[in-house]
Amino acid sequence: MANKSALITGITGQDGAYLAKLLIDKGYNVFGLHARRSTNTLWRLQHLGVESTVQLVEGDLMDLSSLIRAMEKSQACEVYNLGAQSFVGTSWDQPVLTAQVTGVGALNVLEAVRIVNAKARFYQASTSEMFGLIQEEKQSEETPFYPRSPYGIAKLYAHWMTINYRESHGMHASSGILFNHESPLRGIEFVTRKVTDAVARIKQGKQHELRLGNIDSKRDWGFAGDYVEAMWLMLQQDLADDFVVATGQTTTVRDMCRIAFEHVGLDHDKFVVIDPKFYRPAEVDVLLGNPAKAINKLGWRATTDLTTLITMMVDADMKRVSQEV
Ligand code: NAP
Ligand code: G4F
Repeated sequence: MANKSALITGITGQDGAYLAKLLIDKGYNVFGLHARRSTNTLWRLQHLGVESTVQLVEGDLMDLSSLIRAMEKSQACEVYNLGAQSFVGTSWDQPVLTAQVTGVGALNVLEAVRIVNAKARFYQASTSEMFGLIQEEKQSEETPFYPRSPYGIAKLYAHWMTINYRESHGMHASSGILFNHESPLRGIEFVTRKVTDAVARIKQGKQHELRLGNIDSKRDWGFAGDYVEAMWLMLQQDLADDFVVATGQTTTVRDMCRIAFEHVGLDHDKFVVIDPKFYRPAEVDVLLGNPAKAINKLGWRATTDLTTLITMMVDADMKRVSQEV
């Protein structure tokens, strides 16, 4: 039997790279939507050694015709929509772009799937940001949403569109409501990577302080390598559904910093400077997921605790910074 084909939007991002590697290891032909950029965006795929195995297709989430072409070219039976303007902070500066890419972009992918092969299975990268001002202490698939950022609102639109395509077109369309997940391949703008990169620079004498915003907020942080496994499992189910994917533990940004600095023998209190520039117009104070449904129905479980994750990221940044010329 011929190998299955999968199409990933956002293949150059953190999750796209880990998912591409996972699917290649499972024997899939992996196609990735690749938006043309003037800079090298392939470094994560290179890092995981899959850059020459994935087949890149030019396209953009805002261009439906390019998505239809990508569906035709890939003959994908599984489509993972991971592409997005995914940085919450930027979504206040570029709310319209965020709505178009992160919200309507998902609708464009659903339309391309419906038009070219409505039997293909679809995964939407939904997010715990949709819970925003939390309505329950532990957030599950039943918790009402209350998004607090233009990003969260765009994602909520995409989330409901996914449900709508499942209910009105009978498509196998699932959403993973993923809580924060990180790795050495995390973008430098997100707080964990900003911290682990700074720790490495401070330890090696290349930086003297770390400027952060609200360090009292709490997040349920897991390892991206675990979370892409959950995405794949969702598309292997007989019925499409929505699943919370989380560790079930929450930690302040402050404690995450402490773990990172302590790993190289430094005291975070001596280096962290609070800078109002990094405060957000509306904050999500705390996120804590209840992954019981994913555990029971998918057999999925987070394998990496926060200390293991952060020390892995600090070690990777120590190496990266030491190799800089
Ligand atoms: P990421 O590293 O920011 O990657 C985003 C990807 O989207 C990149 O490949 C980017 O391409 C692509 N993209 C941006 N604009 C595009 C456009 N107009 N057309 C096509 N592609 C475009 O994000 P991530 O952390 O891997 O997250 C993957 C997905 O999960 C995102 O949808 C994110 O919102 C969602 N999510 C993430 C988390 C998390 O904690 N990581 C949690 C919940 C949900 P370039 O490289 O060319 O810019
Ligand atoms: O790392 P962050 O930017 O992640 P945030 O906003 O939780 O969003 C991430 O997770 C979502 C899932 O819940 C994804 F949907 C989304 O795409 C993204 O991957 O910020 C985490 C916390 C926030 O409370 C922020 O205010 O850290 C706080 N923080 C404090 N100082 C900072 C900083 N965040 C950043 N990025 N930079 C700072 O200097």
